[in-house]
Amino acid sequence: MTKVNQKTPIIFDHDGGVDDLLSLMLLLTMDHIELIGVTITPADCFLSDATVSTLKLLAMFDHAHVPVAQGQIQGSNPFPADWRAQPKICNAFPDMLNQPYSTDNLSALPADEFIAQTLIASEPARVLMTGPCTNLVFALERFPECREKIIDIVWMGGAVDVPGNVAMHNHNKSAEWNAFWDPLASAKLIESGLTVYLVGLDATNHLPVNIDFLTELAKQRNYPMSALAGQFWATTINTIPSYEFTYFMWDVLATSVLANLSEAITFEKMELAVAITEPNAGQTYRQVGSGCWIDVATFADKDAILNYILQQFRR
Ligand code: AGV
Ligand code: CA
Repeated sequence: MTKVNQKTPIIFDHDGGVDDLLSLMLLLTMDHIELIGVTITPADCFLSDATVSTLKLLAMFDHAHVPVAQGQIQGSNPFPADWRAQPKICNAFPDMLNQPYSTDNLSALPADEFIAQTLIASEPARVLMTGPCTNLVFALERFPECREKIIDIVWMGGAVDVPGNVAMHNHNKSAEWNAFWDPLASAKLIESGLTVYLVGLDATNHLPVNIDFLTELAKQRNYPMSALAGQFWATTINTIPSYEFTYFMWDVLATSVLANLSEAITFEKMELAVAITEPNAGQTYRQVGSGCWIDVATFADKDAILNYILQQFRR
């Protein structure tokens, strides 16, 4: 029997960064989706911090029933430790310290197996990823039968026609970090044949975190979500200058794709490939004729997105 007016099931895999946590908050404001699981990739975070942040945010915003699973698989190119430690600040805010949480819904399964089992037991679902795509790629490899349940995938990753943000000794700065962390998984995802909406730096460059936006958010701080989000974003203002000075709303933009803001984000079909070796590992580049067709976000209407976020956080 076809069910009508059903909410779209979503699996959210993130990697615990400040904007990953903001993305989780934004997701929890969306009435047309049903979050059926949250999984963590131990990439731009430390796993224990990201787990606590996730469980506390779910508890704080009435979603304590959502199961959470931890990924244990490491990519071949670790994030700088100072970036991984940055989101510790979020767990140290008084509102987060005061927030009780339970580990009852922390799955004993590793994230890849959890993703596969959750998909298999679910109606067709969308997958949102705001970190490297390792957990999902392992799920597809180990449990291929979960594949048919995936409607599509929205991934914050890649940089096609713009420079990347990896500044490492063995890199020519052509790749985005999530794609670089596990280049092989990135290549497998692009080659998977699944529908992938790639929200990479081409689009996220339009959305730096800026003080004007934070000022608007501050005006609505009587809403608990706005107050907490404003504090989280404040921690990104002094982005670690050894690499770059600007923190972007990378993951938050990818999450906004689920909001169906039809005109606010432009996608273009491109034939892509992913490099897996130095000096450009993780680069997502055009390969006309033999690449894989991917929907790449090329533009984001900053005002429309920011207004949507302000509206959603007024609760
Ligand atoms: O490349 C963007 C990805 C997003 O998923 N992450 C941060 C976002 O969560 C890596 C990253 C790039 N530059 C960074 C990053 C920075 N300056 N600080 C922390 N993480
Ligand atoms: Ca992230």
